[in-house]
Amino acid sequence: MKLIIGNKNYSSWSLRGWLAAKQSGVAFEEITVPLYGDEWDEAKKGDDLAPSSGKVPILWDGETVVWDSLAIIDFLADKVGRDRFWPKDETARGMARSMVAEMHSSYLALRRQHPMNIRKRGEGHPVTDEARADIVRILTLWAEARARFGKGGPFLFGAFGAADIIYAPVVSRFITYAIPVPGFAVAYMQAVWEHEWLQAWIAAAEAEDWVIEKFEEPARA
Ligand SMILES: N[C@@H](CCC(=O)N[C@@H](CS)C(=O)NCC(=O)O)C(=O)O
Repeated sequence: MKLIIGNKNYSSWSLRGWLAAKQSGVAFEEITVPLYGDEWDEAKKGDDLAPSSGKVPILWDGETVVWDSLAIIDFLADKVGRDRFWPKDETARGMARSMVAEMHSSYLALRRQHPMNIRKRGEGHPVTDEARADIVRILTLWAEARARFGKGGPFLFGAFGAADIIYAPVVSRFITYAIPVPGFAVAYMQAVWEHEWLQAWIAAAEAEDWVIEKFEEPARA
């Protein structure tokens, strides 16, 4: 398999696709194309990015191509077995699928006003009412998943899975923008942040020297 991703520091959807590829256990080649520079404009015109109309992540499995992080999770779960990604229990799985879909379709204020920036550290970034509502909703869902289904491990549904993959960039935002969260969330976020795949991604993000100004000073809506 071949996975094309954007900058590790900024590309939250790429992080999801990359974690999904890791979770599948299938070997894959990883190609990073830095977003929004000259190289990006050139890459967007090429065949590799054509199916997604110039968006990352995009996964090639031989002649089969899958783009969009959620489709990549679904495709890989079909390929290697659902249990690697989703809880076995149907009630837990119903909630996990809903949480993943909600992350994929929602929280625009948090996503726009607090773009993923793994190298960033510190308080002082304003949190609007809209972003605050997103944060409260996410923390409520995390609390419920952990309380009802998280007994088997430190992740949302116990073992690391699709829900943790899709919320990993939110964990990053809460840490790097120093968003205050309750104790249960601190413990959950620590488990995600310390996961060996996250640590590898963070180290690679820190080693990148590309800077995208619009993500360094996001619109203060
Ligand atoms: N819904 C897509 C979103 C993909 C996306 O917007 N990726 C961004 C990078 S994080 C991108 O490719 N931006 C480049 C562009 O829009 O030109 C997914 O889940 O993968």
